[in-house]
Amino acid sequence: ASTETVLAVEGMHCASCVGRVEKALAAVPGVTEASVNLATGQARVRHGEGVVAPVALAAAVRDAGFSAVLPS
Ligand code: 9UX
Repeated sequence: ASTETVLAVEGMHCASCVGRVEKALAAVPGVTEASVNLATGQARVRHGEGVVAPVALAAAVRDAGFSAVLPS
C-alpha cells in the first residue's frame, strides 16, 4: 500500500525552488511522487507505506537548502 506524507516547506520563492524541492523528494528511495505547491508551501509526497521515514523527507528538503516541518 502507499501513503502520503505532507510537509510544510519554507524558503521557496519561485518555480525553480519548487522544482528543486520536488526533485530532492523524488530522489528519496521509496518515493513514487512528489508535488509541491509554491503558494502554500505544502509538499505532498507519495510513498510506500512504512518504506520512507518522514524524517528522511525533511532531511532531503533541508539538504536541498530549504526548511521543512513535518506534520505534528
Ligand atoms: Mo528562484 Mo529559489 O530564483 O532557491 S530558485 S528563489
